[in-house]
Amino acid sequence: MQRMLVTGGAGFIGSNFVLDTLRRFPDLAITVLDLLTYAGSQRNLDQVSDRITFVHGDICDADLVDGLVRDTDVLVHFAAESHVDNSLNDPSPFIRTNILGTFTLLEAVRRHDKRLHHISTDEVFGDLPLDSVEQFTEQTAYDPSSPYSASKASSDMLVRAWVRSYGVAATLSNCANNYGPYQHVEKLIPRQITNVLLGDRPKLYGAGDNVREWTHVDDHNEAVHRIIANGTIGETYLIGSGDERSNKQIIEQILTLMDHPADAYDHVPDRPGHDLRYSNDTTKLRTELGWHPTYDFTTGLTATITWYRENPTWWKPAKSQTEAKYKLLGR
Ligand code: NAD
Ligand code: TDX
Repeated sequence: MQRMLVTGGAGFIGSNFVLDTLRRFPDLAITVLDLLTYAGSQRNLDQVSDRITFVHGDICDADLVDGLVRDTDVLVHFAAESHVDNSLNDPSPFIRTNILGTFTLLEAVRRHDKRLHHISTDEVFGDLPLDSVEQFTEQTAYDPSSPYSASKASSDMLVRAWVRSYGVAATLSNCANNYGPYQHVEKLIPRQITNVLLGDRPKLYGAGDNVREWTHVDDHNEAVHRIIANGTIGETYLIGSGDERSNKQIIEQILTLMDHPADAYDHVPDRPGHDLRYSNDTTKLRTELGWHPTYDFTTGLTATITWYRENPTWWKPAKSQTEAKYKLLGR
């Protein structure tokens, strides 16, 4: 493998992946294809701007995609519309980018016989009861709840079908909630950290009992590297740290770590269709590929708070617009 094409490489997980990949493989020729939507920023790649080729473009642009896929060895597909609340407000870009975009990439990969790794989410499985020890596995039936998760489920289905019908050399991974540097301020953890930094109160949806399995972005990307190197073609791998916390616990912990009273937050109306709990059984990834998470959540969260504290010029431009969107939704 000498050349890698990374879609969505200017977003949260994709940019962390590009930075990490160049640390591991300094001679790899990386091309990033990114539309630079509200969620993407070329500044995320500033430290490596002279070491990558950046293409500002759309994964739905078949001609552009064809040439880029032809000229690569492996395609790692992160690009997506990624925020559930946005998908509830306006599903159309989710259908376009997540479904048509993945279809466009698959057709190019099929034509040029290239290796693909498709990045997806545990949300495709729907949710689990709150008070249970049940977990999602690679065999769990898809049952998405939101337009976002339905569009990601559709994209996964397309990848699986292209493997089966056309012999496309693809692997898939479905990861739990990520956190870390460069995450957009619309998402739970950065929204609350930046609220506190600005003297505003964190916002908890509903009662806040919903549970997420928090995985550091570097642990996610380590798993992606292992799957690209040694994963079995056609297979799906679940990724997750095993660290489950309720949203209420997360907000209280952020407040405490930032030296504020743990109850200094507001309850806001719940998200419609709000998934209760996600939890991934990662036995396959651990036993087949030797992966294990390396981050302790409290240590990772503390480092993430420090990162947002030290990088206000990165997040401030997006903050007021994001909060204006939330205000319209009453959240
Ligand atoms: P993000 O919203 O931060 O970044 C998405 C990137 O894709 C942005 O840079 C954006 O400009 C780009 N993009 C959007 N539409 C595009 C298009 N049509 N053509 C080219 N580029 C386009 O998302 P993220 O949180 O980094 O998520 C990356 C991937 O990981 C997604 O596929 C998401 O479903 C998946 N995922 C995310 C999480 C999480 O917790 N954030 C967890 C599991 C899986
Ligand atoms: O202000 C908030 N208050 C709040 O209580 C926000 C923004 C969220 N929440 C709740 C909703 C969720 O239960 O926190 C939880 C996490 O919310 P998000 O950060 O929006 O993440 P989630 O909806 O769980 O989806 C994320 O994980 C799976 C990513 O955004 C997806 O891209 C990924 O696939």
